[in-house]
Amino acid sequence: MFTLRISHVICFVSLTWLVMAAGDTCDLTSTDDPGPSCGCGALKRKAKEKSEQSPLEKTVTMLEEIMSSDENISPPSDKTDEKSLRTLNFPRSNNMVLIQGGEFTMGTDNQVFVADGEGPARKVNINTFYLDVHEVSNFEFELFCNETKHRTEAESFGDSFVFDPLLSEETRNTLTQAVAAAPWWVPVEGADWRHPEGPDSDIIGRMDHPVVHVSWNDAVAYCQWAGKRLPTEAEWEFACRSGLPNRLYPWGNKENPHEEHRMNIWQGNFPNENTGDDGFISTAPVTAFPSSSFGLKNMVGNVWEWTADWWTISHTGHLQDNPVSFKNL
Ligand SMILES: *[C@@H]1O[C@H](CO)[C@@H](O)[C@H](O)[C@H]1NC(C)=O
Ligand SMILES: [Ca+2]
Ligand SMILES: [Ca+2]
Repeated sequence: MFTLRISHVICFVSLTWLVMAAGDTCDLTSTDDPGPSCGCGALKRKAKEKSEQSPLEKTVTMLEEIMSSDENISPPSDKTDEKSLRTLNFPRSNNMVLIQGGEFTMGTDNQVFVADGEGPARKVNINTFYLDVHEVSNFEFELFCNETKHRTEAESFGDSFVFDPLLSEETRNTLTQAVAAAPWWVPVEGADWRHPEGPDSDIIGRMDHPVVHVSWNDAVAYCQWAGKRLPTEAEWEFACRSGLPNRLYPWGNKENPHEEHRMNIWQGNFPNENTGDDGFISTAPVTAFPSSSFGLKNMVGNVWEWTADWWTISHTGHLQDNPVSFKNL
């Protein structure tokens, strides 16, 4: 079970609410989803040839396996060959750590944004799994695209959402729309992972930054290439919490312990003033900031990250094993 960390398509800067989500990012199975002893194995689709399965079908199969699996861990494979390792001018970013399973409290009873459906707090059991230490970098995503000729959905659609203050004047002048509820996200023609702020931008000098403008389908395709999978939301939150119950951040409750920044988020009045006090106006290298006690970097802050399963706001309060939400997939 190798899981990896890849960013959300519209994501540039992790906004403040994500930080609060450190303790409460959530997704859970519905109450009619009784867990591993439910005979899910019997429901499992008749095994098709791998090549016949769509990324979505593969993910559903994978999620069914998570729910019904005994712990079954082997060391991660290594897709990065010696030659490409030598060309890296930053530490390899797809190393993995073993996340020792256990029981934790997922979600919270003190919800900041009730509509996000992070409550109620509930007990969840997680099997042992591997998780990428870092968010997936532009370098690694380029390896994948070079090898597979993968074309991202943003490249196919021809546009993607960019955070307005990062745009050049020229690009901003071409805008005709914005998101009503979040006018700082604007659709920009020609924005994709190689052009994060639109056609007049590039990723030169940012190969060690997280890849952005990656859709869930792109993320799943990357995972399949890398011999890994996306973590479930429960796994992600378990890893993020670092074994600390009921804390706001992976390291505790203080945003900046010892007056030091531990994550790349927004400082200043959102969305008009970004002081960059943490050292970064936009993304930071995937290797930035101290590791959590689980050995993970930038679990909070920097970019939003994809999980395998579906977002839902209805959660059972009962103890669950390896919960997965996929009935809507
Ligand atoms: C991808 O291919 C291009 C063109 O051959 C090359 O310049 C680049 O270094 C490759 N990227 C990686 C990460 O190997
Ligand atoms: Ca910042
Ligand atoms: Ca992150």
